[in-house]
Amino acid sequence: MLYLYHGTTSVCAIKARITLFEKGLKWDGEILDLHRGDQHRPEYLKLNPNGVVPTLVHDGKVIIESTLIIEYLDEVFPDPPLMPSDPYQRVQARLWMKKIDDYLHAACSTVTFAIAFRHALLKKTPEELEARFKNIPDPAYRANISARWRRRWAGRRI
Ligand SMILES: N[C@@H](CCC(=O)N[C@@H](CS)C(=O)NCC(=O)O)C(=O)O
Repeated sequence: MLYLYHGTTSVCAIKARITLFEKGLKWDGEILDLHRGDQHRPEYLKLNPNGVVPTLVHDGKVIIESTLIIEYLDEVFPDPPLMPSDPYQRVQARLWMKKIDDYLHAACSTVTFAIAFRHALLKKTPEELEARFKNIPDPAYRANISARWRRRWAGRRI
């Protein structure tokens, strides 16, 4: 059984859903409310200690990281293949994925927080805002998001 923990505004979760769709796989799942902080629930953190979506559970095996989820699904369910058969073309495909993971996603996070999360975050008190960011398990992600958010949006009303 394939079970995906995902989110409506998550570009990473969309990567996993597109893969499941392209492969024609049957799956079930749960949409986590990222505004409410479902991703920081203790039982979810046991599956994904980074406190982010997506997380795939396949017959009890937990797979995190959207790119690794795509690769896993492509290996376990090879038909239709998502990767080119030629090794050099596979390198090109992996390079694209690496660029997305290393650079594009950080930029996307800024846009997500500035647009999709903005309304909810602006309603929070400074203490609630700090508590929200304190729950982000990855120190680098926490520092990045909270510093940017505080600098650009905290205190501003729409
Ligand atoms: N490298 C991870 C990044 C996952 C990630 O950052 N997911 C975002 C949505 S795209 C998330 O769950 N954010 C929740 C939060 O920031 O609290 C992956 O590719 O799976």
